Amino acid sequence: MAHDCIVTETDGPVGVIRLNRPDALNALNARLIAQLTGALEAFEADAAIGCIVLTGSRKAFAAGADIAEMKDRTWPQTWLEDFLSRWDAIARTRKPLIAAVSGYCLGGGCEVAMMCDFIIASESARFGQPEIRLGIIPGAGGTQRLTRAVGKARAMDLILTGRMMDAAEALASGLVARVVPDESLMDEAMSAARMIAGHGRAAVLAAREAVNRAFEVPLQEGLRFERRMFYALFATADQKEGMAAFVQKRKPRFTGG
Ligand code: DAK
Repeated sequence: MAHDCIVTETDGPVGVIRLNRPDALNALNARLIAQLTGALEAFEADAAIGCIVLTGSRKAFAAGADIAEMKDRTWPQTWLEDFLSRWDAIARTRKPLIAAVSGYCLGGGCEVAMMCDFIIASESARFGQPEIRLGIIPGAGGTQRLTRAVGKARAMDLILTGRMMDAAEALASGLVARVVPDESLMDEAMSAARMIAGHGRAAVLAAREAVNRAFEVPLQEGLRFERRMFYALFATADQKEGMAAFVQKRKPRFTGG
C-alpha cells in the first residue's frame, strides 16, 4: 500500500513514522492505521533499526479515531468485524517506541501515544479522552492505560468530563516523561532514540518487557521475572562488552550479540 497517510524515514538506527493527514488533524482512519501498523512491522523486521519514533505535526499528534468514518456504523458491524482490531498491533511492537507529541493528542490519538514506551511532549501538547462527548467511551485502552498512568482520580476527571489537559499537567500527573519547547521536540526524541538504539539490544528488549510486566502481574512475580531476565543477560556478548568497557574506561561497542 502506498503511504499517503504517514511518512517514514530512517536516521541511522532510528526509524521515524510521522502521521500525515493534515486536513483532518491526523484523525486515525482505517487506512492510516493499516499504513502505521505496516510501517511498524517493517521497522520490526529491519535489523538495523533499534528504536522507533512516532510523531505527528506541530498542530496535532492525532485528534482521535476518524469520526466521519465511524459515525454510521452499527453495533453488529462493530462486533462482527471486530472493528478497529488492527490497533492492537501497535501495542505489540517489540522494539522501543517513543511518542513525540505536539498539539492535539486526543481519544484514539492519546491511546496510541500511551501504547508507546514513553511520551515526550512539546509545550503545546494537549491530551484528552473526549469520547464521552460523542456518546461513547475510550475503546483502545484509554480507560485502562490512562488510569495506570495518572491514577483513578485524574483519569475519571478526564474521561468523564472529556476535558483536555496541557503538557504541564500531563507531566505532573505522570502521563509524559518529558516536556520540551516545541522547536526542540524532534531533536529531543531523536537523541533519546539514538541513545536507546545504541544500547545492547537484548538488554533493551528485556528492560521494556520487565517494566511492562509491572502492570500485569503481582509484585513477587514481577520481581522473579526481572531476576530471570537479569540472569539471562549474562549469556550475551553485550553484557561482557559493557562491563569490560567500563573497567577499561572506554565506550562500549555493542553488537546485539
Ligand atoms: N475525526 C475526523 N475528523 C476530524 C477529527 C476526528 N477525530 N478531528 C478533527 N477533524 C477534522 C475536522 O472535522 C476538520 O475538518 P474540516 O471541517 O476542515 O474538513 C479538521 O479536522 C480541523 O478540525 P477543526 O476545524 O475542528 O479544528 P479546531 O482547531 O477548531 O478544533 C479539535 C480542534 C481537536 C478540538 C476538534 O477538531 C475536535 O474536537 N476533534 C475531535 C476530537 C475527538 O472527539 N476525538 C475523539 C474521537 S473518538 C478503538 C480504537 C480507537 C477508538 C475507539 C476504539 N478500538 C481499537 C476498538 C477511538 C475513538 C476516538 O478517538
